Amino acid sequence: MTNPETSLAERLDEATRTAKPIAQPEPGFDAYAVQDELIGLRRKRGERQTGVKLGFTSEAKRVQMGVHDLILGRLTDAMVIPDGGTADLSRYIHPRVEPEVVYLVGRRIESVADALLPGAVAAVAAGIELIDSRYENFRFSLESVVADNTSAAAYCVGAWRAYDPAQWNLGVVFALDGRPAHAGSTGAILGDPRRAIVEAARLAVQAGQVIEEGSILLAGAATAAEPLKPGTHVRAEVQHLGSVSLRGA
Ligand code: 0L1
Ligand code: MG
Repeated sequence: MTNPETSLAERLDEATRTAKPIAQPEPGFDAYAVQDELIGLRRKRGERQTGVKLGFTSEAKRVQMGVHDLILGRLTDAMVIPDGGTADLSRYIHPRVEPEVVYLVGRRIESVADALLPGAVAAVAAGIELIDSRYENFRFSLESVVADNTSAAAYCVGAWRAYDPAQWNLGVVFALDGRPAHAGSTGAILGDPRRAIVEAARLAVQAGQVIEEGSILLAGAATAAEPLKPGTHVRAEVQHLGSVSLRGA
């Protein structure tokens, strides 16, 4: 008989491939085990893991969604949108975009202590994450969104810059079609985005994962997410880091 984790992973994988949402599952499954199976299905199709992402990094979003902890998801090479590229919206259910800080991981991280060592972060960039819940109406519990790989769908990374930990509280402008939709600061990410590598390590250890050297880490959203519509040009600009953009098509 199929276990609940396998069956939910298969349904989420099909929802991702067909862009058809599913109902939220009943509780009673191991959320990170489902995520593992989901990533396993992607690996079988030839996808390679490129990094990890944190979700629910702002207190405001945790309160809004009624959840109590951060979540960790996995990124693959099939999710990459080049800077200035297009997101094919027929592939998504209800896509939203949000501006992110992206770190390049400079050493293998197997423990929280590793994340605190010099060189844990090698470089930093501005990024845009495209999130797309595979659940109807973008509604989920903490467990069900973890199972759904934290709504990870696609991401876009700007030019890498040398990492300067002193530059952590940076202004962010998130513009749609050239008009600022949100202005904020990278300090909105965990109160201090430098905590992201440590929090990612903590969650990775809990989930039995290692964060490989050369991985990328989407540290979290600096402002609220916006729905992505066909033709819309999206640009995230982060002080000192430059900008990154994509277009919905
Ligand atoms: O990247 C994020 O912060 C999103 C995490 C999952 C919650 C959502 O889909 O909004
Ligand atoms: Mg995000």
